[in-house]
Amino acid sequence: MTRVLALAGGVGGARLARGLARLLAPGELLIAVNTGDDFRHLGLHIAPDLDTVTYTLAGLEDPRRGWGLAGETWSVMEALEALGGETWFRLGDHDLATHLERARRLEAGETPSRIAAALARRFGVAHCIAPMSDDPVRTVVDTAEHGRLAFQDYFVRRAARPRVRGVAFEGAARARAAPALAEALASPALEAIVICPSNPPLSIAPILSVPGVREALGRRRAPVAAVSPIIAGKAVKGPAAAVMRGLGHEASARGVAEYYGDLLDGFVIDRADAGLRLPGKAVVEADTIMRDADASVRVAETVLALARRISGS
Ligand code: FO1
Repeated sequence: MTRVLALAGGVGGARLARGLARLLAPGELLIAVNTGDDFRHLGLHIAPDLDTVTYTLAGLEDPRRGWGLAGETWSVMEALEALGGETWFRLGDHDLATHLERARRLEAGETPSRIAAALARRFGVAHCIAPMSDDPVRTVVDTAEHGRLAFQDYFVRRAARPRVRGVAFEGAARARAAPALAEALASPALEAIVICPSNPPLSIAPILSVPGVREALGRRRAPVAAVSPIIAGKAVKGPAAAVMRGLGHEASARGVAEYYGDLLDGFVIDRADAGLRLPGKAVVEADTIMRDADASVRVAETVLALARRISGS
């Protein structure tokens, strides 16, 4: 029975999930992952956030990039470049095996949930990693310079440089929460919901856009605790600060808490933001940069302790 549900996307999400997985038994934790960044590329279905979480929990991620595999080689990309193919989205040789295997399983009719579970098992990950939905939801970014862009076109091809003035999640209205997520949200055993330090509008909002998810959080019995992805006005990684500003939110820990609003019971902020007071919410200060697995465990301990304190157990 899931005791802790973590909502995760991108590198920050994967790093906190790694800490939670060290503290909780496989059956106790569900990591529900953003799939709004998924896209079709070179004839394959790429699920970057699911793979980032899987590789990080397996201890196989490239620590510098945060995505892809450590010790990766790039022969296919080099050969593709020589052919004049598309190489703006870098798929390493070993990472490509993941995408080929996902393609084979999709072709055979397996659901994204089953494939995520099977791949995690193959990578030696015992914890449950599930997509937010088995239905397609695609993040589209509305930019000042180029209008609407598919997520990876904005994020990787244009290096997240265009100014973001809107975000939409195509397909969300028709999507259903993946079975594991729906079950966790309804579970009486659920003790905490953790919003990982992922980009709020780009990585967490797609999960909340799946019908029923935000509503279930609104009716929650278990506390929702988040870790801020913004420290002293700057994103730990990626464009979270610029995107928050572009959408009219303050690019700060306070801005993140306000963005989640009533969904949030507790908030872990970095010591660099010490002194932040949020009416009606429990705030804890900690060192929140997760450079290695030990740091991930410390942040995970902090957020779980905060959730326990909120529920008074
Ligand atoms: N991010 C990049 O900045 N450049 C890339 O070429 C790139 C390739 C890539 C391949 C597989 C994968 O799983 C992730 C990859 N990412 C790359 C990361 C990814 O685009 C983003 O981190 C997420 O979509 C945002 O959370």
